[in-house]
Amino acid sequence: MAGPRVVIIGAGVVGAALADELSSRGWTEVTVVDQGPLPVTGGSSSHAPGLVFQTNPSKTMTELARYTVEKLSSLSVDGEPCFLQVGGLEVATTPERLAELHRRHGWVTAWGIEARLLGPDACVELHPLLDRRRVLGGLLIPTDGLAKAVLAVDAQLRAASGRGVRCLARHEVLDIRTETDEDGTDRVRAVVTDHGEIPADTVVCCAGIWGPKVARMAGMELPLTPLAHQLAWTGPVPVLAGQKQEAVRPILRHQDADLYYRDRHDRLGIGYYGHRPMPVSPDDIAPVDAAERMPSVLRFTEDDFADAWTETQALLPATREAKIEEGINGLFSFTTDGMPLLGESPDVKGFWVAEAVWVTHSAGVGRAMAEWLVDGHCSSFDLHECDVNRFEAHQLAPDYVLARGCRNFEEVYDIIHPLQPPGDLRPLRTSPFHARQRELNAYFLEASGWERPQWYSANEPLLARWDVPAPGDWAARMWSPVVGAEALATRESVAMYDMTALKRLEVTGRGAASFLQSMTTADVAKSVGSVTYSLMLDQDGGIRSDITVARLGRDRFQIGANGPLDLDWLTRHLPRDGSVSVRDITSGTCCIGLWGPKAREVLQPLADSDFSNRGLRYFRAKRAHIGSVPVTAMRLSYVGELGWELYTDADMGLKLWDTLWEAMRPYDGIAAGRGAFNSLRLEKGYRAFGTDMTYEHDPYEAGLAFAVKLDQGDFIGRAALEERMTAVRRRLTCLTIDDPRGVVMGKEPVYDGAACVGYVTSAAYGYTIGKGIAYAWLPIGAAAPGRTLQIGYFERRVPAVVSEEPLFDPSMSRLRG
Ligand code: THG
Repeated sequence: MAGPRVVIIGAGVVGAALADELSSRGWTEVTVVDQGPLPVTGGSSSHAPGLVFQTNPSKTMTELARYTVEKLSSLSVDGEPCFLQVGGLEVATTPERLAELHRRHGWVTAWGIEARLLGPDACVELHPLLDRRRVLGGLLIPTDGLAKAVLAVDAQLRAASGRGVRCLARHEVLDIRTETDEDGTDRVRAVVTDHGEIPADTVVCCAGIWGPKVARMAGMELPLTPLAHQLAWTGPVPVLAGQKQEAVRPILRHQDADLYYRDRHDRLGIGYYGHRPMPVSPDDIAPVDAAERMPSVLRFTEDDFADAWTETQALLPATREAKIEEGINGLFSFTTDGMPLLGESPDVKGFWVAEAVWVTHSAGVGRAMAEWLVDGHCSSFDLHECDVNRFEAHQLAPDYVLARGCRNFEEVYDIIHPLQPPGDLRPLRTSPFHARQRELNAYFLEASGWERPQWYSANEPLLARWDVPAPGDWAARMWSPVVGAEALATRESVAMYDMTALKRLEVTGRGAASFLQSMTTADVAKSVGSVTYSLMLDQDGGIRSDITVARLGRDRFQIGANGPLDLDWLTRHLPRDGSVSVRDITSGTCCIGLWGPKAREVLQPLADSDFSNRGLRYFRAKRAHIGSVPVTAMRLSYVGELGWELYTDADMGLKLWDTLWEAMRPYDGIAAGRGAFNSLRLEKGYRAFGTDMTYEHDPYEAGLAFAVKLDQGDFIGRAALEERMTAVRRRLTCLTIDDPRGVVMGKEPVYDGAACVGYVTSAAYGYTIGKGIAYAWLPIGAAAPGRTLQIGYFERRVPAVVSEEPLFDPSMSRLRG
């Protein structure tokens, strides 16, 4: 079978990799078109400096990079290799950066790549141009190196051509032709070029910096900003005279000055991120033949490079004997969150994008997209952070896309704390409680654009009642002891939490119940008033999301979801007959979680309905009035205490807050923030999708088997589960940490002796249990309760004990009472 007719737009590193990967899976009815000549098309791949550093806070990005390294290492063109594995060295010239290199060593080790921390002498030995006096230490990844991007394009296109793929140079795409099916679905039909139409069942836009322009032809807005980035080349450096090989020294990063370096015989390439952001609109990029050198290469602006050259001469003194001989301002793609844009248009079936991908991840993305297209899902990589449909509506606004793209350029090499909110364009989304939260001196962080209190300084007086242990310096950023006091006050009395940022979807229609049965792992079509915790799975049994499904009417359900991808997933699977609709109701509604042992005493007197255990059991929902506010009350709690999520329309939110606030006073009730929330949920062992488990994990490994009802009828992923059930080799495992200063943040490696055996997902201090908590993915053999393992945290190895979970209230007496 030759597969459907595929047109790939763009023959850069991504398009070429995809053509190769598709054709090697038997899809050979593939045409690659590019407006430029081949293999030097004039896009970003044609000028890319080719440095492949695999280290990344994202596990997926590291894995995409690792595959790119493996693949390019196996490719050559006429005997010339596509990858020079010279290693990658990052050096620190400040104590902060040295600490950061330990953290980066932790990530890359956690993701399974060999890495070594080096002292200054070892750095200089590897890269003798370094000034020993300026270097405090380094991080070496021996498998990093230089990709020859144009050769990689050539090699992969040749391989694809050999299997029958057509590669058409100098074909400019003018339009994407779509048609509407009888059932109302828009589909791609053809790609219109200046040489005529090419029929297509599937189109994949790999057009890089031109992506927004091409995607718009299919009615899709791509949140991508092309930015110019300076790359300069020295003339001959005298001490390097006679270097025959293209590269012998490792590729080098000097992040303290926004710089990187690579060899080219007796010269050096210097890349710089320290200059002002220089965005260019995709519509203003020069056409292939009008460009001075090539469309993605703009004239070098020397003034912007002045500091880079000064810094270079300081770090690499031998360059003082050389001059900058040439330079470019090269365009490449930035996104609002630094991640690529992969997936299918929500509106036009068959129109796909693989955009904002750097050379580093290109072959990995080629493979990921090929699996996704051929198998219907990608099983080698967890792509939830890369999905083009991950954005909230405001994140597609042009000014947001531009501002955040520029910001990401500026922050490329910055040391970013995991909790650090974006610094600009705030506030964007505010809940109806925002004014009150400010009055209470909330410390706000951002969640999906929502301003969300992390803690309230107004709660400082609580510190007189409890001794809250301080974490280490890094974890103490964007933290306050008030976090601990709020957690303890919730367990002791009552607190309200702003849950507005929790994504809410409404599913309605006569087919709603059977649709949701087919989409989720549990029986969600129980009586009206039921609430069910359930999972949505991929075809291969991987977890797409964990959700709550509340049946509010015979044909009306409210879903507590994890983000826009849940809406996208449900929408894609809607029956074609119009019997079900799905709608995001988050923005028009709001939610307060009222939780704690005193919650019932606070709520009952305000309510026109029975909130006793008989009146509303655990995991049941009903309509009621709280004072004059109509609410939907759901009895469940992510913090593990008695109480309800109280939903109302946005216009009544403030009234709900004020009503509860007044009623809480006699009980010393408080407003509490996300810091406390996160600690409480980990004490209770509740997982968070995207952090604790993702597409790559199944319910059995993740400790969520209880949410799967195999006898409930068929649902997506069910068939795959039968096999995965008996093949569990790793487990999401609870670890406790005795030393409060050893409480980690997530993404750290877990060692069993000298060997790294897994990685931390979520972590927090458990104020009730008086221990640090870290959840980690570990092989079953390492996960025996009572064993002591070590977590790599900066330069420390923190002892952590495998523990039975949940750590708090395993008998559920708090919740069910
Ligand atoms: N509230 C609502 N919806 C949500 C969340 C929420 N959807 C997304 C996310 N959070 C889902 N995560 C959880 C995790 C655990 C529980 C609820 C939502 C939970 N679990 C109980 C347990 O594991 O013991 C009960 C499980 C059961 O009885 O089936 O409460 O915060 N609305």
